[in-house]
Amino acid sequence: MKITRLTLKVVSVPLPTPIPSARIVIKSADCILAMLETDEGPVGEGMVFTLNGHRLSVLHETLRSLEPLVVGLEPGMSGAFWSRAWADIAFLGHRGATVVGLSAIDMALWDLRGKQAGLNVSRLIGACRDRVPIYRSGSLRLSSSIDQLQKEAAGFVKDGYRAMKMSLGKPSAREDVARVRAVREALGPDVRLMADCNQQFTADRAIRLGRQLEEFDLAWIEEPVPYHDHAAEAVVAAALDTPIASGESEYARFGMLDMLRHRSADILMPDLQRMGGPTEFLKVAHLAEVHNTPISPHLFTEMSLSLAAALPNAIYAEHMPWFAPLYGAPIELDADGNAVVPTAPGWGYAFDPQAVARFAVQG
Ligand code: SMN
Ligand code: MG
Repeated sequence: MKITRLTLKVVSVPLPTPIPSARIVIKSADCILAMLETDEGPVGEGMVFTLNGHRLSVLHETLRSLEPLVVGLEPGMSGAFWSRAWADIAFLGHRGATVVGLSAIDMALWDLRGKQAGLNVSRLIGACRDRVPIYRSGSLRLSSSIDQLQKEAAGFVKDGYRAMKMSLGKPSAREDVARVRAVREALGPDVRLMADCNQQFTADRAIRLGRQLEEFDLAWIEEPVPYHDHAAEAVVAAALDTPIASGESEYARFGMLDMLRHRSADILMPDLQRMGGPTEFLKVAHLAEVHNTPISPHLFTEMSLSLAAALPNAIYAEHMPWFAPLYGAPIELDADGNAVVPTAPGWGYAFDPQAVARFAVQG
């Protein structure tokens, strides 16, 4: 089997309501779907995105520029693509659009290799389980009132979730504490609750707030300070009993190694499009395991489930349902609120052509 072509489809998925976040108001998730076609029929799929369509054309151009490095390759030689692409992007650097572009093609190559072998990616790697704990994210935002927070949280429990993430970062710590208390009250003691600061605090402020939140038994406090300040993250992590989770904004093995060396997070959160695709993601997960550190894959639920199923140190997959409308099937939860790992070959989740047509960006 040989790869004959890289087809790119650009889609814009509007969020049901705009979400004011720490830095921008998020209105849409704009994705480039990368499809690797082969001379024997199977197609490998990958997906990367940006918010509100910003710099989508840069991603598109980056992917196009990497096409010659993958066309003509056997899917089983995916490592050759990765090495060539890593060398090819070195001049502009191993962060940002260059790595995101590489990631999309690497995702599609893993899908293709699974399809060629007739195995889900989890089995291709060697699965250690067929269910993965999952948490609901994308709601419980700063824009919600306390009443809304409690209703949303209760609704997710009704939907079958046993873990969920809320945002922190109101002007006063008092408000943040009141909001966490309200959500904890709505959930009771047994549902896991995470809280994401999206890099908004100084270390001092994060520690003060974190100490007030210890009584609510948060599963983790996420990105308390600007992501690149690993020393400050380490200060926060050392000061609090509640675990600190971070890493979604970092790139590749050097970024994650830096975090592990600094002990800046109790839980690493590698992001598939910032790692350099599944190839580098797996290396980073193993690196974390060597450092006795759990990981929680950031976003990309439809692909992360197959990876997390094969990684003993993956504690939770994230489900932010922005991308769900693009796929032919929804994420499936079991009675305990764990996600069922797909068994179909490749990622086990495929784009729905009708949805792709519906969200397509023209031109
Ligand atoms: C997040 C990251 C990227 C886009 C939207 C939201 C958030 C999370 O930090 O961890 O889910
Ligand atoms: Mg986050």
